[in-house]
Amino acid sequence: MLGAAVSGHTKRILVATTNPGKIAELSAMLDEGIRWVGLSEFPDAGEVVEDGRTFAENAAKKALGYAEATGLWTLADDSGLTIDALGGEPGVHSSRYSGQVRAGEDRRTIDRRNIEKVLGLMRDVPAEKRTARFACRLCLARPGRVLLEAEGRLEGIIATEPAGENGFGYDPIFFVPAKGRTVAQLTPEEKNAISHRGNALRNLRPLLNQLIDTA
Ligand code: ITT
Repeated sequence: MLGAAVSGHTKRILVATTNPGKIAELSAMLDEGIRWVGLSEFPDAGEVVEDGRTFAENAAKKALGYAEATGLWTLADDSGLTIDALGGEPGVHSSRYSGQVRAGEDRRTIDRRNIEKVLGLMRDVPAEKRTARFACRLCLARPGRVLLEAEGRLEGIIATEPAGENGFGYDPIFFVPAKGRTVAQLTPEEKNAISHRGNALRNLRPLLNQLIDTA
């Protein structure tokens, strides 16, 4: 359980992501005792441009940008898929790997296009060279200052075709050998227990407890 009170008030922390898949996963793993609020409560917060070269740069940029815009402590997630056979791509371009979002396009359609692009590029890559990992960088900031950072990873193999309906993004083509299934074939609980995002949150949690206890 995370610490509950700061100076007699429940701490409010903004979870700054527009990705519904991330919101679902983070909110399932975030403990009570902190009042977590979403960007939907701040329609005028604007959008932080993600032009960093690393997950770390982008997570800090998002956390600092939205903290500045709202005045709140802000938790941001920058994450993505790194594929060895593609020289580390899509990496920080994971979200829009197949090009700019078209008018009226929903997240699932974008995810499907991204998956098609990866499978096309990987068509001739043999099984032993299909290694990849998901990475997640979390950053907690207050206006003008980064407070905490943490990282998590999940190693896997790019499948030759999509399987499973759960999760989001590249989950249907990310095969986890230890589970014998793709991430999209895992239950939400099974995914959170091993995922890059789950691991990053588990790394952040003790630091956050400590920070709140001493605030
Ligand atoms: P925010 O910036 O608003 O948080 P975003 O989706 O643009 O949303 P990122 O820039 O961090 O976020 O891009 C992350 C992309 O990486 C995401 O859109 C997926 O394509 C992929 N990704 C990240 N975590 C994933 C996961 O758990 N499963 C599958 N794909 C994931």
